[in-house]
Amino acid sequence: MSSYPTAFLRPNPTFIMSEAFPNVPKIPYEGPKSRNPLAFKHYNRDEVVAGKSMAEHLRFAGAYWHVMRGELSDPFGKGTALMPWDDGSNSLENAQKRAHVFFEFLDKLGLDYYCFHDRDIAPEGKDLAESNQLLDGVVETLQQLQQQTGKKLLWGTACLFTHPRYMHGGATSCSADVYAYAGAQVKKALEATHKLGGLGYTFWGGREGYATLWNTDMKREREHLARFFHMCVAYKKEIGFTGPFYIEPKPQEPTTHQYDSDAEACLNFLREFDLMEHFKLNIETNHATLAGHSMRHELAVAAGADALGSIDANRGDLLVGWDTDQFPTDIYLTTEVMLEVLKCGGFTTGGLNFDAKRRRESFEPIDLFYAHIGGMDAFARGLKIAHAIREDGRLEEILKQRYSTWDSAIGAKVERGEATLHDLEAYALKNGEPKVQSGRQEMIENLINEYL
Ligand code: XLS
Ligand code: NI
Ligand code: NI
Repeated sequence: MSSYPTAFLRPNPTFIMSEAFPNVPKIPYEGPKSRNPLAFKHYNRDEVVAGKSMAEHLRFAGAYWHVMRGELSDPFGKGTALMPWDDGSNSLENAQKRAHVFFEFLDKLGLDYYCFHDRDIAPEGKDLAESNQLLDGVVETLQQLQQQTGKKLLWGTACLFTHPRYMHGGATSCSADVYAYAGAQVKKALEATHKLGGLGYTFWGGREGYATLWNTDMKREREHLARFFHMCVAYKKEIGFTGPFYIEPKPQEPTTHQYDSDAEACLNFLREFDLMEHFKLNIETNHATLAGHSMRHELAVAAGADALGSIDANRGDLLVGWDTDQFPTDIYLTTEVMLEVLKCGGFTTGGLNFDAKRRRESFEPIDLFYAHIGGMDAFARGLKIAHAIREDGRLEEILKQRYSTWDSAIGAKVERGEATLHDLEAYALKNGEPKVQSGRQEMIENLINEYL
């Protein structure tokens, strides 16, 4: 039996909305001329761009782990973040209080969605049963807060990487007992996500990989992971959760190699184990760059397989070799991202989740606001620029021209799947030396700069 009486698991009715940020108003839109650091210069939530409001296009989410639990520690120093609302305890009451603070934060920023790990929102108990009970207590608070504010859960996930039991992985652990524990934890996290009306559920395989191949049976571990996902699909059907599952690729860190290393590897895995129809990808900028790809590359790979589900919006520092999770402020990057998003018709269940943290030196609560305002403004500009590029049509025309030999004659025949090598030979003999065109990279780059 848990040591928490049921009454304690109810949200505290006297503590409905906190005032953790008393000096921060609801962030207004003041336009590009504003000099107010606590105002949006570009994100005007109701402004219509390409037939939809900015809020509908961008679907911004706050990440519970960074906003509420990110202490801003680094490998060389302990956390610096000031969290005056947090009593530092592992009590349910403290966890519920944090939830209120988080919703005040979402509300003041105008973030419509949020994402969480089970162990961010609720503490780990003395055993699994108690952990589940603690989670229930916080889920009830979150449910109430969602009802009061209209905020929605973009996705939930289970933390299968912090606790020492998961040192060898969760769904790829060498221990079947740990694997079972991971399964139980995901089962519960799926229930919590479903209960909160979550639009999706994410798997980031933080420790689903290896530190060294000397102690690893990679083939077996990957098969175990696939079985795990199939069990999750079965359970999702059982409870009637209809949202998509997302896999979030990342090449390494904390593992030496993570099995879901990039979008291509994920797609291969999903196809190999017959899971494609149940999964989409959640692409994160800093993971893309760690994998040696651009964000745009990863988005294009996912979109090409009709598997672009959601985005973890951040950026890395190209001079630092780890997941620095910085806020996205680079307009070139947000433009590229929004071009890919618009190209595939916009988000359906997914959105832009700020999986981003302040620098360790930006330790005051107000910095949380500056950070998110900057990210939201950068994406608002990216959206407008991407739309303008598409409206103008010159880039599209260049691409159309570049591939025009595929629209007729031998090209069209190949695309229809009707050509043989005999046909190619006959055509090449008759056609003579092919004419090739310039790639015009510099001209295109100049064209893009016209919009920035
Ligand atoms: C870590 C990941 C993580 C996932 C959720 O690098 O980005 O935060 O998004 O487990
Ligand atoms: Ni992430
Ligand atoms: Ni990350």
